Amino acid sequence: MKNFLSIGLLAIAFFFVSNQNAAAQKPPKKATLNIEISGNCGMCERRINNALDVPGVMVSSWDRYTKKAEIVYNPRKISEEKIHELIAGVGHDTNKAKAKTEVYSKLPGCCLYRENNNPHED
Ligand SMILES: [Cu+2]
Repeated sequence: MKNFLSIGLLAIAFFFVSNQNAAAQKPPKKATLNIEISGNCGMCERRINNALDVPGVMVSSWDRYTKKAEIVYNPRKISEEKIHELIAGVGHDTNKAKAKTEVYSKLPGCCLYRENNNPHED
């Protein structure tokens, strides 16, 4: 009987500890990401905003002069990596993800932001 009681207490203690850990590991519902995105013009801005028009991204604003973007998102729905991938996926380099040459080279001329536009260089 004594043994049974201590096992019960142990189980309760374990439940509380693991519950606390789960709460600590849960990411917040809202976070802000400040990143750099290469681009030139209003078309770039629209392209970037369209790419980020996905569930989990609440606000995206990119400044074509400073190249800085502020993105408000829900880390429970979308990861920081995924946000970088989405932007690179439409041809825009970020400080963490590089757009593929074949995607980049299809951008309109006014949007080409890389200094050396050599297709042989990756
Ligand atoms: Cu552009």
